[in-house]
Amino acid sequence: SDPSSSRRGAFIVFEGLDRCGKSTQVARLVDRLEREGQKARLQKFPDRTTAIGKMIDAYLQSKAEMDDHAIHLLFSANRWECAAAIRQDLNRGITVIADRYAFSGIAFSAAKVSRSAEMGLPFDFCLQPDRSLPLPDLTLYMSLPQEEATQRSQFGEERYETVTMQQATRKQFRLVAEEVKKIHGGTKWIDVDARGTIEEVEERIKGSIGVLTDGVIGRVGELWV
Ligand code: NYM
Ligand code: MG
Repeated sequence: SDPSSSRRGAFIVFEGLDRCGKSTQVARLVDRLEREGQKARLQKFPDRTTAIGKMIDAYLQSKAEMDDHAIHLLFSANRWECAAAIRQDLNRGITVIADRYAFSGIAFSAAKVSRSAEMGLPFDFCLQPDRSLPLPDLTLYMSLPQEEATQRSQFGEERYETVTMQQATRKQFRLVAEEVKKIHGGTKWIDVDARGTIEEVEERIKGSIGVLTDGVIGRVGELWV
């Protein structure tokens, strides 16, 4: 029998701050896999096309105001409404490449400094709504110094795209990485140097992903479980 039939698709997540080059790399990766004849699809978070996604989009463009807790839960709900389809595709042998996921959800919300308190939303509050979502087989955190991100075009267009907010989010991403390694083990999260040309970064990513896109043995796990 075909040995590949016992393998499911890999769930690979790209994370990082704004303007780190994630979307460019995700698009190139999906293109490459398709050219190689593999089954792969892109999943963007937030997915701004759904009803919930449209509320998130209005918030990010400062066309709507929202309580910090409420918007946090909407970002999570936006993942939950896509979760069954992700799981189904993985089980059908499709590699799912996500441009952001729950880790952005935690890092950006926990980084907020509300007017009433010195802290953002409590880290544990930020973590809970995404509990038992599909667990990524690998998360690639694209690491870029803030000066380089700030220089890139379109930085500053949306809510959260200030140097202060990005620096606070950078710290939270370190805590998220530690949490992933603690709960799910050290192989699930890799920091990728996002400096250099598109081709240089692409090579590093290719090296980090290795044979994962050939398929994964075993069930899709659950996040934070
Ligand atoms: N963001 C993204 C969150 O605050 N929480 C989340 O759960 C997710 C998925 O939205 N600054 C933030 C990160 C970005 C912003 O993302 C929009 P993008 O990748 O620029 O569309
Ligand atoms: Mg953005």
